[in-house]
Amino acid sequence: MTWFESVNKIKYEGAQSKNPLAFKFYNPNELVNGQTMEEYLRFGVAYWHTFTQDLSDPFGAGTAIRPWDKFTGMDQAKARVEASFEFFDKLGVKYFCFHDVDIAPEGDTLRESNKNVDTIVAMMKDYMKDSGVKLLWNTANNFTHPRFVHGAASASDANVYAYAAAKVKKGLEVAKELGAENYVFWGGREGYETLLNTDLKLEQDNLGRFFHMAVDYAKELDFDGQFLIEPKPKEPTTHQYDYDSQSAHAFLLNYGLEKHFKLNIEANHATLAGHTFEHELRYARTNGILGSVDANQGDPLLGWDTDEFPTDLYSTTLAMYEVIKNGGLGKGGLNFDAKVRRGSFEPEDLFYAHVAGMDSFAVGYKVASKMIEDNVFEDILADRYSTYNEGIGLDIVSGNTDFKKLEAHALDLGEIKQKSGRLELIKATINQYLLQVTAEK
Ligand code: XLS
Ligand code: NI
Ligand code: NI
Repeated sequence: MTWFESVNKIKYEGAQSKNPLAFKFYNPNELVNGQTMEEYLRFGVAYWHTFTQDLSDPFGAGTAIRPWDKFTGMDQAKARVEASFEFFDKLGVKYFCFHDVDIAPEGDTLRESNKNVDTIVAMMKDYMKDSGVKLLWNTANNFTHPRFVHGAASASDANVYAYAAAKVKKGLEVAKELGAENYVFWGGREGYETLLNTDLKLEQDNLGRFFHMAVDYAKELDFDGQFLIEPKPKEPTTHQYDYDSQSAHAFLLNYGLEKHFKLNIEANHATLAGHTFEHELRYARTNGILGSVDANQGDPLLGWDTDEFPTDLYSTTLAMYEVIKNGGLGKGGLNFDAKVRRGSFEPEDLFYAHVAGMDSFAVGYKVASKMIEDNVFEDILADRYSTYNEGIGLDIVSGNTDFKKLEAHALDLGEIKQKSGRLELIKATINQYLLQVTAEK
């Protein structure tokens, strides 16, 4: 039985290949910095976008043609597992991610839902063993069902809070059972629409307590995966509590959680926050909390989370610069939290989309590696900040000065000679590297 009959195993054929179902730049076995691309990039497939959702939008019904949709309920869920592992194998991806509700239908009670999850998890465990595919992370969907209308771990109703906790408890048990490398908390409806009916302090305190209970339960389970918070500024709520990396970091510090969590940075969430992808990655990296990446891209002309497959080479280059500077992603990976456009409804489009994303990150990886090898950005910064290497600058960075000494230095300085920032030259240099690296055979 095969679910993707028209597709064979995707191979690397190089930049000159005209085969749409071949990698042009992602060569899994190619060594970059002493590691294979496959080992380093740790690509993951998002179960929800690829196997569960139907490409509906607020104005129209689903368009996706998915062969497993001839079934319903648990039969459909099982067919999805079969299809997904065929997909991972043909694409050559070693990781995947899911929400509880992506893999199994919900029952009338949580007890029934958990039973459905258990059946699918047992099936997945066998497939994982046979294929070597691993779970990058799982998570609980505490936002789709109407019971979460006012939030989950920041809900106005304590019963909903308990329900959300029970789902995360189960999620951690599943993570342990499948050997997940991480467990993700994206704040779904953790946030609010209006202060007119919201106790912001109570909601945030409850959220802090919720995370502490999760940490405690993971310890009890002996689950050693990395906990990740995925910041997002808005959508679905107007004010999401984990707005961006910097505010999520402040939250962690505020509630004494900083040792237990890192961040899962998503490109499109960065742009929604009014930041670049690389800004979010840089803040997380330089504060020691860059854990994993939801690799997608947004549409700068639209104000919502379009979750497009990443194809912008400039962006993947600057993102991979941060990943390399981070020393890689550790337990994290590059999860394609991305969906094909509503007009790309055929099963083959799922392959074209992932191939495009993997090739784009492979290019970014190679270009960023080369630029780091040549110290491009390092030299720019060293020159730009050189006044901090001696004299008064050295005093400042070594904490050896005060306002009186700074004033004494400044009083008779006269005009300070400024240096150009050379932005256009820098951008042209990046273009040069992009074109050179992609032209290499
Ligand atoms: C939604 C989020 C979601 C998380 C997992 O915007 O990106 O898909 O990655 O809950
Ligand atoms: Ni995401
Ligand atoms: Ni998203």
